[in-house]
Amino acid sequence: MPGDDLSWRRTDCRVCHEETLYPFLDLGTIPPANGFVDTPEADEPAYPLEVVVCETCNHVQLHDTVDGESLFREYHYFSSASSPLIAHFGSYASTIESQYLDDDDFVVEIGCNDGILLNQFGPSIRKLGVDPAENVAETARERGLETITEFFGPDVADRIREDYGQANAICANNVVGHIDDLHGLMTGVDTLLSSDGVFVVEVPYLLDLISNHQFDTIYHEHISYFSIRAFRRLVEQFDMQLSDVNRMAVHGGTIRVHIQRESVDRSPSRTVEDLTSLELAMGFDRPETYDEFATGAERTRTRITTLLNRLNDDETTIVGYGAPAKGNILLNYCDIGPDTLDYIVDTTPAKQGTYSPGMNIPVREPAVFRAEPPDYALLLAWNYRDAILDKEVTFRDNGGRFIIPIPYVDIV
Ligand code: DWN
Ligand code: ZN
Repeated sequence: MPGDDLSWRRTDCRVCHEETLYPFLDLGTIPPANGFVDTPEADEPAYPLEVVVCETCNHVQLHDTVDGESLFREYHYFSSASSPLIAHFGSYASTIESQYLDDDDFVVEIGCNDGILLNQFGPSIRKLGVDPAENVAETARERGLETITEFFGPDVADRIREDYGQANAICANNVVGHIDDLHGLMTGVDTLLSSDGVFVVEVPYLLDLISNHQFDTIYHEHISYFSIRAFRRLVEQFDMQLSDVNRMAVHGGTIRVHIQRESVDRSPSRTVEDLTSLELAMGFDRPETYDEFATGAERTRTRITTLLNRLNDDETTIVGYGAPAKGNILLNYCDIGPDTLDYIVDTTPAKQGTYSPGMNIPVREPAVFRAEPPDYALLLAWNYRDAILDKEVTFRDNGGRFIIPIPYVDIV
């Protein structure tokens, strides 16, 4: 099967290294969620997609690792294509700058994508981006951001420290969950971070994933699904601690964790303890919790396919709205193809004119949606529900309807 040597199965936990992995959901063997292809005849590699929980530290993670070079060196995701994210990262930059930074301080961002965050820090802050995606890093440079086209790790950290000095802040958003070698990451952070510096990380929150049935955010790029308890277990092995944590609505529920050295005289905020207790109260230390989640994914699949089969007759046109990576998981897991969705519309130029991975549904530009409004639009980018429903008010006023797949199947 193509791609065999590009994925391998782990036997130990990526946080505590114990060999106590409990599999609870198998989404099948499918192509990478950002593996958009130029033609439906393209030869698509496919990899097993199974998620496990560690029975020692309860870290939730993928059973298999797919080679990062094949997933991230050429990348179809540009953060700025989702306008709500520009505002999110704007307030992120001003919050971190006012809370932790002085003029002329140095910020490094791991996985800077097109510079959506770093370019919103003030002019007095020295900035450096790190991102392995050659095409996306080029866009960041065109936007004036100094960017290193590398996978962050101990070696890259050594080099940055040598060439630029230590960082007062290191930011990493929607990337720590993408890294197989979490201990290598923390070793690099330990090298690069100044003694009183802060490591700020945003990741989707396991609690929101579980509570809102977000099984479609499980895909090969997302190796880890973080809880506060697992994060604490990871950073304490590097004499660091979670000094604070904020819950955010972005991406269906995100935690922003503030990590500092234990030597920094600052006791963790109450929120860290509160969420730790909440996770235990929700049974994150019990395998049954994850089995129930898996049953929920199957239930959602039945509901979506039953609804689409009922709607999908000759007269009715249905399309996909947004071609997010998560959408391709939903489409492959539910076996929804071009016989159901005429096309998928997306704002990202790099995705337009391609075919979605696996199901090979054509991806088109927004103008098509306006020119030939369908009867129904399956909202694959459900995490931007409010913004998209507002934006497409004319479509709805003219009788168009959105099908919402997550957290509950609904028509609005
Ligand atoms: O972790 C990751 C997150 C941060 O981003 C990556 N592994 C990959 C990616 O995941 P995703 O593709 O599921 O992310 P989004 O941000 O949910 O993608 C939204 C998609 O929808 C983009 O392709 C842009 C598109 N979009 C659109 O067509 N019209 C978005 C909005 C807001 C719109 O109005
Ligand atoms: Zn573990």
